Amino acid sequence: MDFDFIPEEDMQEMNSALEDGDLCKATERLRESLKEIEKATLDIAITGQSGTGKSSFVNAIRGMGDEEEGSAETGVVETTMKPTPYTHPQHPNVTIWDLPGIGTPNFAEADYLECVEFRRYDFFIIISSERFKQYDIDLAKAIQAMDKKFYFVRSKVDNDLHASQVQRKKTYNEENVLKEIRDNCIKNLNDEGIDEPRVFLLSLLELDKYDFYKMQETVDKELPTHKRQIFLESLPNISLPILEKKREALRKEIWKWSFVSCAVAVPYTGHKFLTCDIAILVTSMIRIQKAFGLDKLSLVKLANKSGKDVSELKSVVKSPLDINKELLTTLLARGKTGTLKKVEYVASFIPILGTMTAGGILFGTTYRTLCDFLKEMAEDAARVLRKALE
Ligand SMILES: Nc1nc2c(ncn2[C@@H]2O[C@H](COP(=O)(O)OP(=O)(O)O)[C@@H](O)[C@H]2O)c(=O)[nH]1
Ligand SMILES: [Mg+2]
Repeated sequence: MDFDFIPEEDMQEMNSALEDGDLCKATERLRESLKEIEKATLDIAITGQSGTGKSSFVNAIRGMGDEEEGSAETGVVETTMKPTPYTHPQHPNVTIWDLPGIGTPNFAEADYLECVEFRRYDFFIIISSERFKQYDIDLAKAIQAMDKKFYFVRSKVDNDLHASQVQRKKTYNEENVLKEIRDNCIKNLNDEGIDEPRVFLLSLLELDKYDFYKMQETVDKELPTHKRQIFLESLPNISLPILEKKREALRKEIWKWSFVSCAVAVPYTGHKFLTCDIAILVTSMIRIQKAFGLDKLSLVKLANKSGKDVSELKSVVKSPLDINKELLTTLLARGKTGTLKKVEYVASFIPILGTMTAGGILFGTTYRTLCDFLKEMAEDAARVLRKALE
C-alpha cells in the first residue's frame, strides 16, 4: 500500500472524532482511548491433559524456543498444582498461563475452575492431542457456564499427517486427513453436547502451519476492542500473513498518534515554532518495532531459535535499530523537505486542523513519516522472517 494519501477510513474516523469541533475535547478523548489500549492486559489460559502440548503452546505463542531461558519446560510429567504464569518477553501486559491438567490425580474436578481462579483469564484454550476426553468436555461446559470464551486446539497434527503418509502411500492427501481429524473432533464434541465448537488443528512445533491463522482471526474478532491491539501486536512473527495483519492493525493507530502529538502544538501555532510532541511519536515507533520483532532483544531471540547468527539477521534490516528523538527529528525533517506531498495537502483541509493550515501540514508530515516508518518496518520484518527460515 502506498501511503501518499490518507485512506477514506481514517478520514471518516477523524471526522467523527472531531465532530463537535472542539480540539481539546477530541484530543482528550483520543488520549484516553490510546491509554486504554496501552494499559490493556491479556491473560490466556492454556489447559488440557498432561502431555498434550500445553507448555509447547506457551512457548510457541511467545515466540520462544523450548530450550530458551524463561521458557516453559516441555516433555516433563506434570507436577504443578498451581497455574504458572509466563509473561510475554516483549509484551509484559500479556501473560500466558500454563494450567495444571484437569486430569492430574491431585485435582478434584469440581474445584478446578475455582482453584485456577478462572475469572482472571480473557479466554481458555483447551488442548488435546487425540480425541477430546470427558475431562475436556466437562471443563468446556463449566467455562461456558461461567460465560467465558474457550477454543479447542487439536495438537500434534504433524504426527497424524506423517502417520497417514506412511500408511496410505498412494492415496495420501493432506487436506483430506486434516478434514477427517477436524470432522471427528467436532462430531465428538457435538455428541457430548457442545454446539458449534471452535476447533483448530495445530502443530506446536510448526505454529505457522495449519489452523493458526484461522485461530488468531477468530480470537481477534471475539476480543473486546481495547484488547485486540495488544493481542495482534504480541502474536509471534511467524508468517507473512501475520506480519500483514499487524501492519494493518498498527496503520489504523497512526492517525491517532499523529493527531495527539500534533494537537499540543496547534493552539500555540505560529508557523515557525510549530513542533509536535516527539515523545508520543518515539513511543509509538518503539511499539511498531517491537510488534515486528525488530528490537535488539527479539532479534537475539530469533537468532537463537533459528540457529542463525544475529548479525546475519541484522544484515537484512534496513531501518535503524536505535529509535530515539534524534532519529525521529531526522525523519520528520526529511518528510518536510521538498514540495507539499499529497497527504499533507489533504491534511491541511481537515476542518479543525485546516483552520490553521500549518497545523494540517504538521499533522500530514507526522502521519506520513509514521506511515513510511511502518512500511519500512513491515518490509524489514518480512526480510528477517525469510532469512530466519532459510
Ligand atoms: N510432533 C509434535 N510434538 C509435540 C507437539 N506439541 C507438543 N509436542 C511434544 O509433546 C511432548 C509434551 O509436550 P508438552 O508441551 O510438555 O505437554 P504438556 O504436558 O501438556 O505441557 C513434548 O515432547 C513436545 O515436544 C506437536 O504439535 N507436535
Ligand atoms: Mg507442561
